[in-house]
Amino acid sequence: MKTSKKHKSALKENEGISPPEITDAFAITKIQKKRQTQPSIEALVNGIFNQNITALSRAITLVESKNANHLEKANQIIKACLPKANNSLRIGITGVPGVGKSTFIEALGKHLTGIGKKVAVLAVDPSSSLTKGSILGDKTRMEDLVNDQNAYIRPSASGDTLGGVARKTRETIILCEAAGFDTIIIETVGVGQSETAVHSMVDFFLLLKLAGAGDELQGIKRGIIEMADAIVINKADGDTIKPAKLAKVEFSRALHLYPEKDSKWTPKVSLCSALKNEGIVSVWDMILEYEKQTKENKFFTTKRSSQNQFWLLQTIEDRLKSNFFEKTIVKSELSKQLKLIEEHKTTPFAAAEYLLNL
Ligand SMILES: Nc1nc2c(ncn2[C@@H]2O[C@H](COP(=O)(O)OP(=O)(O)O)[C@@H](O)[C@H]2O)c(=O)[nH]1
Ligand SMILES: [Mg+2]
Repeated sequence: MKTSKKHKSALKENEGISPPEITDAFAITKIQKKRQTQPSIEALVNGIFNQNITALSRAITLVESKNANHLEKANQIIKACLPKANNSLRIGITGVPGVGKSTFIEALGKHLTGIGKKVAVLAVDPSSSLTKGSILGDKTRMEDLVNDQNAYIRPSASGDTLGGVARKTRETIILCEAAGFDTIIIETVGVGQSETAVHSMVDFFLLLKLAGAGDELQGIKRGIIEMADAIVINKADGDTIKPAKLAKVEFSRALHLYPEKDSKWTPKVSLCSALKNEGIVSVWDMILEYEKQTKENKFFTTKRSSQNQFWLLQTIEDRLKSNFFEKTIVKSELSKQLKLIEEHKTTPFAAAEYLLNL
């Protein structure tokens, strides 16, 4: 993007200030901050393209905002970023609390930045509005990664609905990609519907498990196993090595019972110890193998476009729903109809018909 006239004049005005600081539009706007509370859209977009983390964080905050004015700005930023997005590998990580997701992401993230990758870690946390971001609230646990220049960790967006949180995360992915992050890791807990939402925004979906605990105990639903491209049994260290090996055999056998995936990829089971940093590289190699295979058979791009179609429909559905329920007349009539149903004075279908036609 070209430096606008406004920015050029700002550049002139600030000639006395150390030049390296004012080479990108975002930095210029920072200087203008006294006059302008929010950087312009152009400045934010330029900042993102220049891999400026402050600009990226600000843009994400706009995406997460409920303010209509911010939303409009956010949409424009996303639009500008879209051509530079898409060039990444998106990985979803799920598993019950305590399985070791944060520890695993830190180990994998460190390996990736070590080989020259730029890693962004995001979270979809359906409980975040209650617990104020329980997943990446433990950002401090990822101490090494937090301090890594080539990593960006963003605690989960809070929101009233999973749909809202998921939409914000999808848009945040676009912004991170435009800011040059080539590996996006999205963490979620395997409860509620969050894993389905994450599955629909990533290329590779990884389920972290523990050995020796039944599925029910781990709160894992059958559906998640079906979605997984890999099951990684964590904490395969110390006394747990033996049960972990047994679990590997069992899971591999169980996975064979599922029908072939559209990706033609056979889900793999592997062991690791996130804490001891063992087995992490082979998980990464597995992910690369998946990428290679699905790019060759074109599944990779097919999946991304069907995900985009899914999100289009999902957004329409969400909007229609909220438009309907936010109508004042619907709000008042809905409670009346619910009461009538309770008193057997109407049927759910007649009531729905009535409300929909208001
Ligand atoms: N022994 C062992 N402990 C681990 C391993 N990975 C994580 N932990 C421990 O398990 C606990 C939960 O880990 P955490 O990463 O916060 O789990 P999360 O809730 O899934 O994010 C912490 O005390 C970790 O130190 C591992 O590979 N081996
Ligand atoms: Mg965690």
